[in-house]
Amino acid sequence: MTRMLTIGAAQLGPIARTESRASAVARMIALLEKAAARGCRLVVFPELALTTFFPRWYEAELSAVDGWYEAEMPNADTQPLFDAAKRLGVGFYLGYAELTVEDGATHRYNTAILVDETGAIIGKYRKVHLPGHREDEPWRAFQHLEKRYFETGNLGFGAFKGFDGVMGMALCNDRRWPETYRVLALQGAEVMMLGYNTPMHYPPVPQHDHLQGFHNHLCMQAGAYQNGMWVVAVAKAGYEEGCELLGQSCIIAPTGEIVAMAGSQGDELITYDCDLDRTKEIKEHIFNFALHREPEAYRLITATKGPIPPA
Ligand code: ING
Repeated sequence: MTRMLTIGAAQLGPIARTESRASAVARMIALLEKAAARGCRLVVFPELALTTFFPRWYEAELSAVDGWYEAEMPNADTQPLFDAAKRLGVGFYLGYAELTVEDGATHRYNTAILVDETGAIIGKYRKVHLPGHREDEPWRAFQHLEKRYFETGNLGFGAFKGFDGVMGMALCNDRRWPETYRVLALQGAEVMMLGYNTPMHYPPVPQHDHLQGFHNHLCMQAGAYQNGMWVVAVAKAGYEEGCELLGQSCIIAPTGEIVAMAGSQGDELITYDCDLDRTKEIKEHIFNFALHREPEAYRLITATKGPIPPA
């Protein structure tokens, strides 16, 4: 029995600082319609897909950035996307900035939701690995203030039943950490989907700038193979408000092979007919967790945050 799931990676080009959410949503609906025409049942959009990547600017007061967040989901701006998904019978992953009030306190997260073919939200994820810094660092060509504008995700790495399989979500920097893939795979995840905004210039280590594309695919190909998962990674790409963002959105098979990749820096849909049962080639053999893993030997992974060198 093969469970075929045609997945679309809907890459977005730059979103201008002045661009409306309605404009970004219209661009995403155009990609959703193209995906439906190609037989997709699931479409993955980028991280923070409704607005420009606002953590590149410093604001002293958080109230000055509140306009970049969504207080409800769906809302007036995104309802058309949910409606199109329902009309077309195509589910989607959407990354956005979430502002929520819990027990009277305001919280801000870098969030992604998974919406099924009926337009229902079946999963939510809040970014765990927040890169960058908290305070203004004027020496940088641009800021990367995710640690200022978002709290660490408090939902863990959840897996969700949907699309005839087990789906996992991540966001951008998460894809660089092996723990992300493993915690999802330990819940049986067969697909890990994620959006990213990755500047080509990494101010702390500029000598790695030419390696951004290599490191992007290296992490995800390894994660896909070592956990027997399809990985669908979708960029916000191109020259956005003075910052060159990596494109190369891709779909990676459980073998680690890149089976589809974007060739532009703009709005572009790539698709692949993913056979969810191909995950078994890996999960039941070379990375058969129940047969081969030795958790007793891995205790250090959760026992400490930083390294503990030998005495
Ligand atoms: N962006 C980047 C990412 O992890 C970054 C941050 C860029 C880290 C370049 C290292 C090198 O892809 C987000 N949004 O996490």
